[in-house]
Amino acid sequence: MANVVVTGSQWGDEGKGKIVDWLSERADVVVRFQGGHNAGHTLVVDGAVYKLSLLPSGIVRKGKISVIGNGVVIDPWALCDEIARLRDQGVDISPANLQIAENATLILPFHRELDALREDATSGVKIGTTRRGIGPAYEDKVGRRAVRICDLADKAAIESRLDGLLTHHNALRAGLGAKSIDKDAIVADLMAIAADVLPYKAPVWRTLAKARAAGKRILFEGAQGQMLDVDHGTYPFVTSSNTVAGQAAGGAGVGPGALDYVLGITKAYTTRVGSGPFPTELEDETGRHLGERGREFGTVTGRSRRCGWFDAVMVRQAVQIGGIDGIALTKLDVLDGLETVKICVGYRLNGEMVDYLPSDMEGQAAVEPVYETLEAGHKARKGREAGATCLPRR
Ligand code: 2SA
Ligand code: MG
Repeated sequence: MANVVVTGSQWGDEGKGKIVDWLSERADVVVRFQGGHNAGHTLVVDGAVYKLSLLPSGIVRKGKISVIGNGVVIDPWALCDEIARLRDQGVDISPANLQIAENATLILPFHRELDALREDATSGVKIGTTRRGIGPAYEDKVGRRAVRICDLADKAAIESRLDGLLTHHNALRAGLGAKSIDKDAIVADLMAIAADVLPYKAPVWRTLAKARAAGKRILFEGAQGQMLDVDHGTYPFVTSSNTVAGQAAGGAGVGPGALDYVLGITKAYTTRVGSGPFPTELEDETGRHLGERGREFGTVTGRSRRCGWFDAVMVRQAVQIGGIDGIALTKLDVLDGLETVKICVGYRLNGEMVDYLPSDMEGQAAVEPVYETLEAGHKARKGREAGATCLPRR
C-alpha cells in the first residue's frame, strides 16, 4: 500500500497526530492538503515534544520531504514562526526537506481581523472558529482575488493583487466599523517576509509526480475531521475547506488514483470544539469525566472540547463520504472506569427513525440519539432503547 491518506472521521482531534507520526516513519513524503494553522497536534519523538500547526509531521524526521499543498492556506508569519520554533528545538528545515505549493493561498493579517470581528459580532452565526483567518482567506481564494505564494516573488504582482483584494476588504470593513487597510504597510510586510518564504516555493505537483514515478511512499495528512468539511459537515458549523479524504488529491495536485488507502482516525467517544450540533453531547458528570480523563483541550487555542458518546451513525457517514478503508480507534482507555458505555446507533427525528445525519441545520439540531448501552465487560445490555433496529448492517 504505497500512499495513505490519514483523515479524521469525526470533528477533529481524533488523535491523528500520533498515528500520522507513526506512519510518517515509513513514508518518504508527507503532505498537508487542506486547512492551515488552525490544525494542531503534538508529536513526541525520542522523548522530545514538538507542537506542529502548519508544517507536515514529516518535518521532525530526518530524510523525509514535507510538502504543503495548494489546498492549504498559509499565514507566512505563522509559518516562519513555526519554522523558527522547530529550528530552536534542533529540527533541520531547508528547501531540501520542505516545499510549499507556489499556487497556495496566503492568509493576511486582515483575514485574521475579519475572522475575529465576525466572531465577536453580536449578530450572525457564531461558529467558534480558531480566529486564525482561515475562513476569510478561503473566501478570497474562491472569490479569485487572493494573494498566493507565487505572487511574493514580484512586488508589482503583490501590489496588483492587493488592489483588487483591498477594494473588497475595505468595503467589508467599513460595514463592520473597522478602519481601512494600509496598503503600503502590507506590501512592505509581505516584501520583508517573502525572502524567508520564497526558498520553499515549488511546483509541488511535480515533486509528487516524480515521487510517485520513483515508487516513493506518500502520506497525506488531513487536518480537522470529515464532519467539519465545508460541504459534507455540519454546515455552517464547519471549517472552510474540504476536509474529506478525496481532497488529498485536489489539494496536493495528484490524481485520485494516487490515494491507495484511506485511514480514518476515530476516537472511542466524540468531541468537538466550537459551536454546532452534537447529537451525543454529554453536559453532565460523564461528559466532564471524558474531558478530564481524555485531556480534551484544543492544541491551538486551549479551548475545552465538548464531549459525548460514540456516534456510530455519524462515523458510518464519514466512512462512506470519505471512502475510509480502515479505522484506527483511539483513546479507548479513556472509557476505562465507566460502568456503562453508550453508542449511538440511530437518530430519532420528528418521531421517525433516521439512519444518517441530514444536511439541513434544523434537522441536525433536532436529531435525538438512540443508544445501545454496553456494560463494563462488554456485555450488551438486553434490549436496546426504542428504535435501535433502524441501522441496517453494511
Ligand atoms: P476555523 O478556524 O474557521 O477552521 O474554525 C471553524 C470550525 O472548525 C473547527 N476547527 C477545529 N476543530 C477541532 N480541532 C481543530 N484544531 C485545533 C486542535 C483546535 C483548537 O487541534 O485542537 O486548538 O482549538 C480545529 N480547527 C478548526 C473550529 O472549532 C470551528 O468549529
Ligand atoms: Mg487537533
